[in-house]
Amino acid sequence: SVEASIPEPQRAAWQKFSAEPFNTKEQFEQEAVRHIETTLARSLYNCDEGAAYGGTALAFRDRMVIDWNRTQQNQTFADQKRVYYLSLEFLMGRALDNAMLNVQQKDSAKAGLADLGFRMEDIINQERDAALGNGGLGRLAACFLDSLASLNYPAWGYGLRYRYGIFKQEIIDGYQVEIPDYWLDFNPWEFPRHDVTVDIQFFGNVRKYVDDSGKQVSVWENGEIVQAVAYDVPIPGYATPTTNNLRLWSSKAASGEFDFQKFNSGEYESSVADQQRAETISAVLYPNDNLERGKELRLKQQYFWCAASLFDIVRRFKKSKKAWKEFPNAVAIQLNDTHPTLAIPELQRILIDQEGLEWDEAWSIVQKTFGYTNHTVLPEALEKWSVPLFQHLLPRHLQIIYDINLHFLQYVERNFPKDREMLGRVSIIEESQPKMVRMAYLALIGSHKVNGVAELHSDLIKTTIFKDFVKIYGPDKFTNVTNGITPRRWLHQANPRLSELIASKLGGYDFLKDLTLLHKLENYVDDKAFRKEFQEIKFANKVRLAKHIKDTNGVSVNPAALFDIQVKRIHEYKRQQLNIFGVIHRYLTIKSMSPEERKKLAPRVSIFGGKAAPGYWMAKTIIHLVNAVGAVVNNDKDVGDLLKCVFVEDYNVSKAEIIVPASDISEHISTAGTEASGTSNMKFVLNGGLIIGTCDGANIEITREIGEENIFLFGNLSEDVEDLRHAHFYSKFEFDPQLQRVFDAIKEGRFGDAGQFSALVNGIVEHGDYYLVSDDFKSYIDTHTLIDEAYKDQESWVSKCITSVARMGFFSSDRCIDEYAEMIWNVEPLSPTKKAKGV
Ligand code: IMP
Ligand code: B1N
Repeated sequence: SVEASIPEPQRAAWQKFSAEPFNTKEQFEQEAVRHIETTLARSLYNCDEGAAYGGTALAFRDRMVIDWNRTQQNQTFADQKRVYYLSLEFLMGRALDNAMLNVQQKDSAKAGLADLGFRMEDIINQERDAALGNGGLGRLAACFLDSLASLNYPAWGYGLRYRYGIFKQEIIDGYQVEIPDYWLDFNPWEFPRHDVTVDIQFFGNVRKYVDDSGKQVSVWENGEIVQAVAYDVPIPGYATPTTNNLRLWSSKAASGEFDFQKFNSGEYESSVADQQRAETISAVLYPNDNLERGKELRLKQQYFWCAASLFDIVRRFKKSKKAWKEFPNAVAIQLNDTHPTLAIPELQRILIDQEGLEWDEAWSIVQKTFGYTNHTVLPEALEKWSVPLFQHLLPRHLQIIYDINLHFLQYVERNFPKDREMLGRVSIIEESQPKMVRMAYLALIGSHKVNGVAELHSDLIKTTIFKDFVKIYGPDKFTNVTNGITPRRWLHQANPRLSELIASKLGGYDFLKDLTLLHKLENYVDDKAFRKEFQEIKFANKVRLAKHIKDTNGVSVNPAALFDIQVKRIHEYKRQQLNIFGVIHRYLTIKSMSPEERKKLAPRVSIFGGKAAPGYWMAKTIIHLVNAVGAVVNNDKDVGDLLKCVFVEDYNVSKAEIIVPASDISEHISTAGTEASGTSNMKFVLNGGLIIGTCDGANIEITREIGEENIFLFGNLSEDVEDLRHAHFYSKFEFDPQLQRVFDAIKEGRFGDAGQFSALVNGIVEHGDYYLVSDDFKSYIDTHTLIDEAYKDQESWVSKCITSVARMGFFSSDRCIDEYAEMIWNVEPLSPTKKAKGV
């Protein structure tokens, strides 16, 4: 170890002055004021909320860094197996509140800030979201990091440091407008590591020769080099000193600032252009969710990030001086969908081209190292890269992929000699024009385990996209790990009063570490005082959301109305169109009622939120329709408080923290078999809301856990989807008259020019209704009628809500991470030994 070589006087000086974490209000104030005065160069007289946020964040950062350094050192010494979670997206949201909670110093900070004249909540709201993700897949990665640290697993995340995260959404005249999210001008949570850089090659050619020992050698050369620079983000665990690392790579020109020769010869612009081209790689997050468009820059991002991460992981392994065959005992790499699949041929390339291992030995190491999580079966989201593009950008990797494929197909041929057709079906290379590399097959073949993210989805991948592979490898290669969410952010932070109420009954906050303890709440379902407070908390959360809606949309909504919420990415498969058609149906029904009938109705607020991919025209049309309907309904005197329809702009993690605790009902209504899991469904139920949903993704397991009497399920089942789709083309299908009435209202122009919405309506009426909106409409509407009735019986409603919360323990991401650790990674937690000062 390095320590032994450090002379005693240095060691003593270091130990005397090495930092100690603050633990009191006064110590916090001292640290915050010092940072405001010196790091931020502000004074008492110009310390605004922004500066107070900066000082607070830096004080907490210092505190976390002490634990972080110790954790990293401890993990290095312990030399246990580590997990590396590779994800192109980490949708972290804000960090300060989470840091204060996890290091358990929120009270000191709150009191300290009050002394300095600030309200904690205002300071927390100063922070910008770290929005390096699109939706569920990226937020799952963030929940996993929280659980990995909280459970003391030695684990690192690896991702890209995008200069622009997901765009900010503005709604102008009812349309989505995208604003770039330049979020890095003040980010106290990252540490640039200008000493940790990796040169990444693109393009070039492969030279083959036979060396002195008669061995075939391949050299990838004459490429263009781009430099990867590491930025580290500390990830604190909850109520543990374990603080893991998220390493994000940023791209820059390898030749330094710019090419001086070009500069001196007057080609200033082109010298700067090279630099800009390099920086483009990590410039922007692709804003697509469940869609891959095969763009060259995206493939460059993927290789840049995989190659830098693999280099770093291999470098760390080599420090241990172990034999290569030990690599899978030291390293587990999880591929978050197929986006990091290039890590597979990259590790194979390192092992055979650079480390001189034989193919078979290298390949066995590769397969043992990787695990692959599939998050979607939607055909438009399955990654395929054109062979010519690959050949151009990554010539050596294409050769390796061909070799992997050759070995694999020979294996298949030996084992299934009678099924010649199978070879074409399972080949990594699709024989199309141009040929394509099927990344999901490569990921599966290069991994030892493949998992789906909810039971139904894990079953579906075995019967659809990977059917042949179940025959080839047997069923044991496939497993399920149902998604989960971190209760720290999604219960305690988002809903502090509910968390406090639960803690008061359960005798403390242990449930934040073991969510199954919530089951004890069932004892309080009939407890009058508990029920009352539970209801008051829900009401207060609705008041808070109503205020947000008033402030941002100018619409007044009644917090006593039933809040019906659908917030998620806008996508046809998620069927926000079904929801808005339901709202129109409700509106038309109200309009046709007498004043007496109207009095019996339960008032509703339909709340939508979510971003559409900038190029996804149909999704943007859905947003426009929601706003057009809102403009009519919200201003109709006949309707008044009975129905409001609002679109909350710029849905993101910190807005979710306000919205999720405020639902009575939330909607998870994807066409059966299309939503792999969903995770917001879990968040809403954990916060005491009920859900309306299809038999899809994790809805099915939520139903199993909370009981079918506590959820509103509707619609066709996934096993019937194919036949129904088929029937749309072969039998003239009669529309539900209620849906017809909705379409007629749109066509009459009651929500503005009908032409704007014709593609949306015609997709259903004329073009096959791929997402089965017409098939599920009646059952959807009828179920909402049941919801109206159920909500009127508040006593039974509250019982359902409390019972559901009590039964949600299974959906903690802590459970999920323990399952990955045991079934896929074979890693153990590492107990965080508190080290002496300065060691
Ligand atoms: P890496 O594994 O070399 O990337 O180092 C990551 C972090 O682990 C470093 O910043 C240190 O905090 C810690 N670490 C790595 N090697 C040593 C060591 O030899 N002694 C103490 N700490 C180390
Ligand atoms: O992953 C989530 C699931 O809960 C959701 O059901 C699922 O839709 C989501 C390509 C994706 N699957 N695939 C993506 C995202 C970006 C991209 O470029 C695909 N996202 C999901 C967590 O398991």
